[in-house]
Amino acid sequence: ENDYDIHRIQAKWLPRWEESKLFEVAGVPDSKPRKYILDMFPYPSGDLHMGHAEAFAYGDIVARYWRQQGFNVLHPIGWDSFGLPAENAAIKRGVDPSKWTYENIAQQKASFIRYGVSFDWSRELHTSDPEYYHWNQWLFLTLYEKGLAYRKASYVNWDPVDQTVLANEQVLPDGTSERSGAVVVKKKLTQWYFKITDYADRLLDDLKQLEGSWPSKVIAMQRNWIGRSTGAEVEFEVEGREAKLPVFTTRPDTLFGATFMVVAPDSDLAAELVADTSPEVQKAFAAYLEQVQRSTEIERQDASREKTGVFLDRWAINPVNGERLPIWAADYVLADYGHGGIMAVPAHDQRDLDFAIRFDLPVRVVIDTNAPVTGAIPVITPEMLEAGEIPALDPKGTGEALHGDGRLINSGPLDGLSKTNGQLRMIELLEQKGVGRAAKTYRLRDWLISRQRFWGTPIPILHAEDGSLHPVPESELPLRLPSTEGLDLKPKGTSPLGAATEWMQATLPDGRPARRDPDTMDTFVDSSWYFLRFLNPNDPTKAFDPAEAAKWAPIDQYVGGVEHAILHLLYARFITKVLFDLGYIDFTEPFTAVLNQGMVLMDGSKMSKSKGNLVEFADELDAHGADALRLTMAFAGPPEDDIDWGDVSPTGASKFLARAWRISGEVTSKPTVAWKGGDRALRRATHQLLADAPGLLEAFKFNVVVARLMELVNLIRKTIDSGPGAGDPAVREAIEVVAVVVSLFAPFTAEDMWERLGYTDSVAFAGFRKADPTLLVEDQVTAIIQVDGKVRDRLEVSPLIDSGELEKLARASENVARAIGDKEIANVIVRAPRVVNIATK
Ligand code: ANZ
Repeated sequence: ENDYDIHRIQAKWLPRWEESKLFEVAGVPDSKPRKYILDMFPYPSGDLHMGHAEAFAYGDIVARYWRQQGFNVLHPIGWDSFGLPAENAAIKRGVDPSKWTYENIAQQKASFIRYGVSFDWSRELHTSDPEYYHWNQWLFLTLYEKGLAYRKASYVNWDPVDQTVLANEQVLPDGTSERSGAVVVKKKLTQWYFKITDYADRLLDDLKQLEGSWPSKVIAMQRNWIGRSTGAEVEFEVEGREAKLPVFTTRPDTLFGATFMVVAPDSDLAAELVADTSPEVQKAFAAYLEQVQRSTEIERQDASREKTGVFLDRWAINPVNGERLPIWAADYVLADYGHGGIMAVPAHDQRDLDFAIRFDLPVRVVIDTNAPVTGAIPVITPEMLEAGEIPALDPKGTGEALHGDGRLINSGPLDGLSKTNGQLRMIELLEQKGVGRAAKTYRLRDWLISRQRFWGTPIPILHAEDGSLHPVPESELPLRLPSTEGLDLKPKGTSPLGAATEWMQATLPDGRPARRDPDTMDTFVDSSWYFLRFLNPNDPTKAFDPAEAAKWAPIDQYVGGVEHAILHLLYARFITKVLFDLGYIDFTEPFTAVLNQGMVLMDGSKMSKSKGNLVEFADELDAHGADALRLTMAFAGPPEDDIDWGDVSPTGASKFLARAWRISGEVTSKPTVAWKGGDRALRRATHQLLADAPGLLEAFKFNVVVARLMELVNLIRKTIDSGPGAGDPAVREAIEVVAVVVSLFAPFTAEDMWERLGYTDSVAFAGFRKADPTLLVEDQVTAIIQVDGKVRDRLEVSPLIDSGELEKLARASENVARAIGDKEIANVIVRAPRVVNIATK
C-alpha cells in the first residue's frame, strides 16, 4: 500500500472504470464541443503487438487531451475481422474462421482494457458480424444502383498461393503479393469493380484541403497513385478498318514526328488488328503474346530491358500529314493505360527510340532543341554544324532522345513554336479537324472488389439463368455466409461459396430460379466506411445516422500506420465522396488530420519471430505495467519516428511515475486551497508547463511534454526536501498539474495520484487549468548597457521596467559614465528591458 506498485494500482482502477463506463460519450451533455479521435482498427490475428501498443498510446493521448480541454470525445474501437490471414490461419488449424477470429478479438480486447485505452466500449463493432456486413451489402447495392459497381472481364492480378485476385494496390513494386509473397500473375476473369476512376479528379484536387494536417509523404503517395497526366487524345485512321485507333499522348506537339504506332500485345485492340492478317503474322503474334504473359508488370516497365515486339502488318494514317505508319505490338505499351496504344515519336521519347533502333524504324526530329525558346531563332548553317559549334540533332546516332525545349521543325504550320505553344496549337488543330481533343489520363484503375475466398461479405447479387443480374432485395439482407460445415475452404481458384450447393440456390422476386454470386468483397470495402458505423453501431435499420454524422464527423484525428497511406485512405476518401454525393453526409473528406506513427524496431531492424527479436506486448505489459509502456512510447521521440526498443527504458519510465506518485502522498495542504501563495519559482515552473503543454500536445510533441513533467517533478522534490516543504500550497498546485498532464500518458498512476490528493472524481475529466500570465514573467532580467557598441555594464532589472526608467539607471552607472567621459551623447536607443545603446559624437 505504501509504495508504488503499478500492478496493484491497475487492479484497483480497472473494475472501477469499467463499472462507471467512464468514456461512453452518450452521457455527456450535448452542449460540449466534440472531437472524434480514431485509431485504425486492428486485424484480429493473434494478440496485440508492440506496434499496436505504440499507435494506440498516441491515439489515447490525443483523446485524453481533448477530454481535459472540455470536449466530448468519441474514441471508439472495433475489429477489421474479415480477411485472408484469419481464413488461412483457420484452414491451417482446421477450425472455423469465425471461431479463430472471435477468440483473437477476445484476447485483443482484454489487452486493450489492460492497457487502459479510453475507448467507448458500447460502440464496439466487428466487420465479420452480419449486423455489420449487412451494411457493406447495402453500400454495394447503393453503388450498383448509381452505376458505380459493375462487372467486367479483364486481366487481373492473380495470387497463385492465396488463389485469389488482388487489387493493384496489393501488388508490391517487385511484382509479388503483399500478403503471400508469391509472384503475381495475370489472369483473365470477370470481376466486380467499384468505379473509383469517376472520382479521380476530386480525389486528387481535394488533397489540397489536407495539406498541413496530413503527412506530406502520404499526400504525395496519393497524388502519384492517382497519377493524372494531361495531354491530348488523337484518332488515327487504320487502313482496312472502320473504327479509328485512338491514342493518348502528353506530347501532341510531336505529332509530325510520329513514325510508327505501337499497341499493347495483351489488349483487345491488338487481337482485333491481327485477326485480319496472314497466318504467319498471326502465328508470330501468338508466340509473342505468350512470351509477354509470362513476364511480370515490373519486367515490362523496366526501361533498361531490350525492346521486343512484332509487326502486325497493319497501317495507320497520321491525321495531320497523311503519312502511313506501321503498327507494331510491343510490351512496353500497357493494355490498361490510356487507350492501350501509342503514337511513337522516337526522336523525343526514349522508349520509342530504343524500339526504333532495335527494329530499324525511321526517326524524325520535330523539335530543334538547339534553338532557344526566347528571342530570335538562330539560323544554323551547315558550316556551323561542320565546325562542331552546334551539336547535331541525331538521336538515332547518339541513342539519346531529345527531351529539351526548343522550336518546332518539320511540323508544317507549327514550325517555330515552342513545345508548350506547339501543344496548345496542335490541340486546336486536332479539334478543328475533328480528329482529337485535349484529354487527361490517370494511373488510377477501378477498384476490383471481388475475392474468391470465404471469409468476407457475400456479394448481394443474383444471377438469373439468362445471365441477367439482380440485386438481392433489401428485405433479404443481411445475406449471411453459410455454415462452413462440409465446405472446403482451401484455395483452389474458385470461390468456396460456390460449393455451398444449397446456399447458392436462390429465387428471384418473380419466382425464377437464380444462383448467388459466389465471390466475397475485398475487406477494404469494410474499412472504407466503418468510422460512420461507430456513430450508431447497434442500429438495425440503417448503415449510419446522417444526423449523428453531421454531429461527429469527419474524424478530427486519425492515427495509424503509413502502410495504409494509399489503399485504405484512398478507398475511404472515395466512399465518403460517394456518400456526400448521395446526400447522406455533409463533408467530402473523412479524415481531417492524420498521424502516422513510426515502427517499433529491435536493434535497428523490424521485429519478427523468424529473426528471434520479437518483443511480445503481453510480456512487456506483465513486466512494466501499462503506464510505463505508454509513457515510454510517448517519451521515445517524435511519434512519426521509429522507436528502437533496445534503446528505451520502461524501467526509467516506472521510476519517474513512482516519484510523482510518492509526492502525491506527501502533500499535506487541503484540496480546497485557493491558488494564491506559495513558492514562486515552483509556481512559475508549474504555470509555464500549463502555458506550453497545449501547443506541444497539439503538435504531437509528446516527448517534450514528458521531459517537462520530469523537470517539474524534480523541482517539486527539491521544494519539499530543501525548500518550503510539503505543506507549501505551490507543492499541491504543482503535483495536481502533474497528475492531470500525466493522465494523458499514464492513466492508472494519475488516477491513483488524484485520489491520494483527496479527489473522488476521475482525473480524466479534471481539466487543464489556465496558466496565470502574471506568474510567467521572470522576476529579474539582465539589461545590457553598451556605449559605442561596447558592453560597459549589466544591470538586474524588473522585466516590466519602462524605457525611461531603464535609461535613467543606465546613465547612473559608474562604468557607463566613465566610458562616456566628456564626450557628447549623440543618440540613445532603449529596448526595455534588455538593451540600452548609447552612441557618442
Ligand atoms: C507521344 C510522345 C512523344 C509521348 C514524346 C511522350 C513523349 P505519362 O506521362 O506517364 O502519362 N503512353 C500512352 N499510353 C501508353 C500506354 N498504354 N503504355 C505505355 N505508354 C503509353 O505518359 C504518357 C505518354 O506515355 C504518352 O505520350 C505516350 O507517349 C505514352 F516525345 O505520346 B507519348
